[in-house]
Amino acid sequence: KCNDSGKEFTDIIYEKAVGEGIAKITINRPERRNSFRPQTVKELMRAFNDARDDNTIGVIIFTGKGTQAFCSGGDQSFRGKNGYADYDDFGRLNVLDLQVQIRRLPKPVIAMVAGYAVGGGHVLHMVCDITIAADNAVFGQTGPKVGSFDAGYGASIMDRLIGPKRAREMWFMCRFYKADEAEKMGLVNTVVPLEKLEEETVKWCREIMRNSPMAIRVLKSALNAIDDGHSGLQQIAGDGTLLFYGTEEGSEGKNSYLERRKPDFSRFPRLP
Ligand code: 2NE
Repeated sequence: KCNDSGKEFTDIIYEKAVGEGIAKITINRPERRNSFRPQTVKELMRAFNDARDDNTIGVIIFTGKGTQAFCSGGDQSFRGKNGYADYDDFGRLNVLDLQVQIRRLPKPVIAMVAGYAVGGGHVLHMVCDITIAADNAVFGQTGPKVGSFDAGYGASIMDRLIGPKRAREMWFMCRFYKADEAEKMGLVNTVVPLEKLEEETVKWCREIMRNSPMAIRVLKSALNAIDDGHSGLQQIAGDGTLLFYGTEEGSEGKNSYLERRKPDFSRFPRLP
C-alpha cells in the first residue's frame, strides 16, 4: 500500500507490487457502487501522477473495490447546478481531467472490471488502454436517463471502439450490456470468470512488462495521436524529442551551447 507525499487517501486505495512494476489504483466506495465525487477524482489524479513519475512502474491497473462495480459514474448526490460539489462551494467536472490524464500517461492503464461500469464509470474504462472484464461485468451509459452526458471522450472514443451505429444505440437508449456482448462489440479485450479476474489481469501486466517500455510509450501515443488532435501530436512529438535528447547529435547542440562554441553537426548522417 502507498500514498503520495504521506497524504492519506480516503476514497481510493493505491498499491504497488514491488519488483513487478505494477501499480494498482482502486476506487474504494463500494457502498456507492464506486461512484466518484470530486474528492475521489482528486485522489485518483494524485495516484495516477505518482505512478507516472515512478520509474519502477510500467503498467497500472485501475479497478473498483469489491465485485459489484468497477465504477457507477458521478455520485449523483453530489451533483449541484454547475457540476459535482463536495468540499467546495462550486461544482466540478474534474473527471474529464482524469480522462485526459489517463490518455496521456505514457504507460499502459488496464481497467479491471467486475460488476457495473456505467455512466462516467463506463467512460473511465473506455479511456483505459485495455479492459479485462469479469463475467459478471455490465456496461452502459446512463447520462440521458439522469440528465447528463459526456460529449467528449465519452462519445468520440466510444464511436472509435464500437462504431457509429452502436455508439448511438448505447448513448440514446441507455441499455446495459453483459460482458459477453461487450466483448463482441469490441468494448473489452477479454472476459474471464470473476474469480480469475485479478490473476488474468496480472498475467496481462506481466506480459506487457516483458516488452520495451519506450516502444510501448511511443505506441500508446501513436495509437491516440489522430483522435487526440494537436494534443495527441504533442504527446508523440514529445516522445520524439525525448529520444533525440538521448542521442549524440542532440547532446552536441546542448554541449556546444554550454561550452560556448559553435556546434559541429558534420559527423551526423542525413539519413534517407
Ligand atoms: C450502478 C447501478 C446499476 C447498480 O445497481 P444496484 O441495484 O446493484 O445497486 P443500487 O442499490 O442501485 O446502489 C447501491 C447504492 O449505491 C448508490 C445507490 O443510490 C444505492 O444507495 P443506497 O440506496 O444504498 O443509499 N449509488 C450507486 N450509483 C450511484 C451514483 N452514480 N450516484 C449516487 N449514488 C449511487 C445503479 O446503482 C445505478 O444505476 N446507479 C446510477 C448510475 C448513474 O446514473 N451514474 C451517473 C451517470 S452520469 C455521469 O457519471 C457523468 C456524466 O454523464 C458526464 C460527466 C461525468 C459523469
